[in-house]
Amino acid sequence: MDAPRVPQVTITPDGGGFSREMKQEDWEEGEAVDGNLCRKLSTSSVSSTGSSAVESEDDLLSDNENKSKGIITLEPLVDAGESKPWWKLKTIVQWPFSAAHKRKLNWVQLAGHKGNFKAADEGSILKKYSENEVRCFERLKSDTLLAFVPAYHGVVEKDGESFIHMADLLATFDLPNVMDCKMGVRTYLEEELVRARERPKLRADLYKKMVEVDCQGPTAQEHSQCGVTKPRYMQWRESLSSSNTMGFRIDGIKKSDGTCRTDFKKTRLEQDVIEAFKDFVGSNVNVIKSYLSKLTEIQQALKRSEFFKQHEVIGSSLLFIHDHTGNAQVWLIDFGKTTELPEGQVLKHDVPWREGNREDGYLLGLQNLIGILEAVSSE
Ligand code: I3P
Repeated sequence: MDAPRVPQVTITPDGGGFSREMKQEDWEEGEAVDGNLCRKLSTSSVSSTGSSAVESEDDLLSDNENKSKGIITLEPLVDAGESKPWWKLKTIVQWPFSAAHKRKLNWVQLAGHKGNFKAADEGSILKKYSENEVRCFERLKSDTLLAFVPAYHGVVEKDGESFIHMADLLATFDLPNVMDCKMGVRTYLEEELVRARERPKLRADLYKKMVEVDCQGPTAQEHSQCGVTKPRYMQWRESLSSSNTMGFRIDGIKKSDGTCRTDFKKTRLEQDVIEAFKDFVGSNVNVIKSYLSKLTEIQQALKRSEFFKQHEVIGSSLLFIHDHTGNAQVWLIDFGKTTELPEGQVLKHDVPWREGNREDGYLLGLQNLIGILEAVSSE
């Protein structure tokens, strides 16, 4: 029996790493979903970013086509003998679905790697396993941040492939509006920088993405090599957007009217960020107030959090979701690159980053986000 299509959306955590190479024949092409953009799944390898010992850049094979930014349909994992799924998974994953729980999900991925997610039973999703992210979820179980992260239901495994089972954050919303803000002044790990310095690896895909946004972006040498290193690309992204200056950047916005924007690479000026927020919240004063109070709660929880003190939080996002009923929530998501510090070392999260201090500027970003919402509310 065909699974009912449940009209929900959710946002991918960004960069929840996984290293299994997805083969071209693993996937079949997608289709238009309710008139919205439905992207073809990646046919090349996906990168792993999820370990404190991040994989070699040689393993980082992702390119533009590996990033999913738009509305897609999320398939359930299927059991052997199932009727042909819309995207056929060659690797059959053993997952205790009951027929009633099989569903397709209209879904929004504003950032991160394609194919990272599968639909699961009602109210939950599966994310590709990342050792680092699981470690974070386990530690967060006893932390003050627990109320602000997606509920974690453990790891599901089959045939050597593992998934993180977690709450679908959109399950309680009706026609949600969703925004992903990537936090921090820095979006790459210090160890990525060290590795790129020791063993520079030029990436043509990142060069291509850079040129697509700004053909003046690459240096003359990078142009002649048609490649840039990953940290160079990440630093360029940070300086072009508001990451470096404001400690966060908007990565994507999906609104309840179906519009979906991920073209924020050059959104750097405060007024441009304010305009994007105004467009996201509309004129709903209650939503703005709810978001402000959530951010303040998160700020307080972060300041009390042992987890936060002891981790370099890189590539993590704040996910804003609201709907027409006035329900508005903010969650911390994406811990694939959130890395524990050596015993005894702690971070302040609100001081500038200098190589070696591992600071991420997360609290600077949060304070600026609060300032932006206050500006929106007073306009
Ligand atoms: C990507 C973005 C991701 C990053 C990815 C970049 O750039 O910065 O955060 O993944 O690296 O390509 P863009 O937003 O411009 O598409 P990680 O955070 O996991 O490193 P990748 O290509 O190596 O996956």
